[in-house]
Amino acid sequence: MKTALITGVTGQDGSFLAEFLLEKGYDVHGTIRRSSVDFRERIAHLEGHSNFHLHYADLGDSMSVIQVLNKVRPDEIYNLAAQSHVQVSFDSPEFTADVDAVGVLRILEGVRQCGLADTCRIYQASTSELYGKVEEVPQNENTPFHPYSPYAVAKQYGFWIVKEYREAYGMYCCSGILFNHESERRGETFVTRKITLAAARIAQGKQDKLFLGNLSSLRDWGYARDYVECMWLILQHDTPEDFVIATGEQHSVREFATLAFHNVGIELEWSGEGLDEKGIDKATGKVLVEVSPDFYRPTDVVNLWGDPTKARAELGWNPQKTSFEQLVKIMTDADMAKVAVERASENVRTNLAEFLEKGIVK
Ligand code: NAP
Ligand code: F7E
Repeated sequence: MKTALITGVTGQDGSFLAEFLLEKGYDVHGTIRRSSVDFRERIAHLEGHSNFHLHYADLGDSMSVIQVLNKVRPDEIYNLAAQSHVQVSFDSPEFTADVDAVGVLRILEGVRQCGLADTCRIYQASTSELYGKVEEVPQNENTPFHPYSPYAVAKQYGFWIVKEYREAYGMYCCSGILFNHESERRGETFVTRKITLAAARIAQGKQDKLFLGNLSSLRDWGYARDYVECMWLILQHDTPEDFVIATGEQHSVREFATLAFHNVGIELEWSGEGLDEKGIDKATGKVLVEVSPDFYRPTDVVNLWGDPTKARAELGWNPQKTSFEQLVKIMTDADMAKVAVERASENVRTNLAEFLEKGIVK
C-alpha cells in the first residue's frame, strides 16, 4: 500500500484527490490548519475511513512541515496548499509569497532533511497564472511566463524551485501547470461558483442581483474531479516532467453566466459596455447582472487557453472528459439543490417559530 501526503486536503482539489487516492487503495494523510471555526465540509464524508488520517501543519511553519513528513514518511506528496485567490493576493502579498513560494521550498527541503529525497515523489500545484499577460495563445509547456499578480509571482518561485531541486539533487519532483478547474466544491468567491450560486438564489427568489468584474475575461475551464486524476498520472510517469493540464477550449465570464442562468430557467440578454454592461432577464426586463469596479484587479489575466497535447500523448489523459456545458450543469444543479435545502430549513424554522408563538407546539 502506497502512502500519500496531501497538503491542502480541505480545499476543492484536496478533497477530490483524497477520494481518488483512497479508491486506488492508498493510505492517505492530509494536513489541516487550526481555525476558530472548523471548516472541513469537503472532507467530512472521509473522516472515519480507516486509511484517511489528518495532521496539523502549516506551510508557513517549517517545524510543523518536518514533523508531519517524519511521521508519515510518504511515497508521494501532493503539495496543494496555497493562498489560492488571485484577487486576495493583492491584499495579502507577503502571506501569499510565504505560503505559495517559500512554502514549496519548505516541503522540498523538508523531504531532504528527513532522508526521503530518493524515495518520495512530489507533485507541485502550479498554475496557468504563470502565463499571465500572455505571450502566446494557446499556452503550452514552452510558452514563456509573464506572471501578472502577487499570486502568480509566488507560484513562479514554486515552479522554479521544484525544477531546481529536480536538477540539483535528482529528486522526483514536478509541476502540473493546471488551468482553471471548477466544481460544485469550488470556493464561493471564485467567479464560476459565485455565478452558479447567485443564479440559483435569484431563480429561487433569495437574491436580487449579481455584481461581477471583467465579463470579457477568457478562461479554459475544466472539471476539478477530472484534473486530480492527472496529478496522480504525473507522479506515475517514468520521468519527472512538467505538464500543462487544460481542456483546450476557451470561454468568457459572460458566456459562463449566460449558460448558468439558462440552466436555472432564466434567459439573459446583455446590453451596454464596460462598467455599464448589464445582464437583463429577457422575460421580465429586470437587470440581474451588473458590473462593479470592486471586482476589477490592478492587473488582470484575460486570455488563458491551454494546449493539453503533451498530457494527452504522454499520460493518456482525456482533456474533454467533462464538457464546458456539463461542468456548468453540474455546478448549477448542485447550487439549485443547496439553495432549495436552505429554503426548506428556513421554512421549518419559520413554521416552528410560528407554532411556538401560537402555542401549537410547546
Ligand atoms: P483551495 O480550495 O483554495 O484550497 C487551498 C488549500 O490550501 C486549503 O486546504 C487551505 O486550507 C490550504 N492552505 C492555505 N494556506 C495554507 C497554509 N499556510 N498552510 C497549509 N495549508 C494551507 O484551492 P484549490 O482550488 O483546491 O487549489 C489547490 C491548489 O492548486 C492550490 O495550490 C492552487 O493555488 C492551485 N491551483 C488551483 C487551480 C484551480 O483552478 N482550482 C488552478 C491552478 C492551480 P484551509 O481550508 O484551512 O484554508
Ligand atoms: O477569476 C474575472 C477575474 O477568481 C477568473 C484560482 O484557482 O485559477 C483561479 O484564479 C476571471 C478573472 O479565478 C469576477 O477578473 C470577473 O479574470 O475565478 P477567478 P482566477 O483568478 O483565474 C487559477 C488558474 C489559479 O491558479 C487560482 O488559484 O474572472 N472575474 N468578475 C471575476 N473573478 C472573481 N473572483 N469574482 C468576480 O466577481
